[in-house]
Amino acid sequence: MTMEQQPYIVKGIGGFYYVKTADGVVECKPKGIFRKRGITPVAGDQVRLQYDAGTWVIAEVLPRKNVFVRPPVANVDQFFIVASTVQPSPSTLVIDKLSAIAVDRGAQPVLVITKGDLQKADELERCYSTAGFPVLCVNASSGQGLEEVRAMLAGKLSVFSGNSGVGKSTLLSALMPGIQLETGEISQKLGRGRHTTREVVLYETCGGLVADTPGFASLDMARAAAIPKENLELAFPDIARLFGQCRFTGCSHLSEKGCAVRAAVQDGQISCTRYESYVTMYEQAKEQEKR
Ligand SMILES: Nc1nc2c(ncn2[C@@H]2O[C@H](COP(=O)(O)OP(=O)(O)O)[C@@H](O)[C@H]2O)c(=O)[nH]1
Ligand SMILES: [Mg+2]
Ligand SMILES: [Zn+2]
Repeated sequence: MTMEQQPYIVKGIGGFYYVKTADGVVECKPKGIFRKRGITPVAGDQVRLQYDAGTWVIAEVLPRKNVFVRPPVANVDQFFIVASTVQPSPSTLVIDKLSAIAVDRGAQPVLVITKGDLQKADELERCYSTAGFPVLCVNASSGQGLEEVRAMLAGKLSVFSGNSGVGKSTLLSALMPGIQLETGEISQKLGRGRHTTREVVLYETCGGLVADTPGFASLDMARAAAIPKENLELAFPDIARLFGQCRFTGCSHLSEKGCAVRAAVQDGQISCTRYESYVTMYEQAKEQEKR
């Protein structure tokens, strides 16, 4: 992240952008050329500004590392996936979809397990450590695990995702005390239409940037960011590790003979739920490609 040197978009509201520069935050309009080229600047974009007839304008959006549409945010380094042990109980499919999207876009997924005070997190922790992801356990009431999350924020742009009720807002408030976060609760009650009007805001904290993405359910993101079935195996680190070891090149790992991935599931090196998610996502990608 070269955020300190290069101006970047903190948030966009109603056609205006707020850009953090070395001299503070300035309000900008984007150049008309962006619309013509189909470029929509979003939070996280690094930009070049120009002073033009008394106002600042975004003259250029620098090349992006990645960009997400829902929520609209660019240059994401780290993707925290929040899941609770209970209330709601974890959906491995949601975790696997979100982590695969992160990997596919070149962002590091990190699993954060909440509500370990209500039920043991061991099984989830083991499943995802084995899969090759950093896993952190936090407890909102005792503050356990918060320091580890804070330590991971430095120098990076991070987003937090996960199903409603898992404890995202609680975690973000604990990480950024004193910052009045937007709450998604209201927009969720008002229905889907409102979601799109909610803006991503970047906050500087613990030496990094954290995106507050109110009102965006994790499934919006999973739906908006489909991965082609051929790329899927690379988005599962535990499957990618076995790349080239199947009998047939281009093995889909669904039913081919001599499949190293299915052998690894058989002998417990790859967890069954991880493999089930792979199969589900593969079938869904196939359906989508047909349409
Ligand atoms: N027992 C327990 N409750 C938690 C924990 N983290 C969050 N909660 C509670 O879970 C509920 C949902 O939390 P919230 O932050 O609103 O979830 P969000 O929908 O993901 O933003 C709230 O009642 C929180 O107080 C935790 O670590 N332990
Ligand atoms: Mg919330
Ligand atoms: Zn295979």
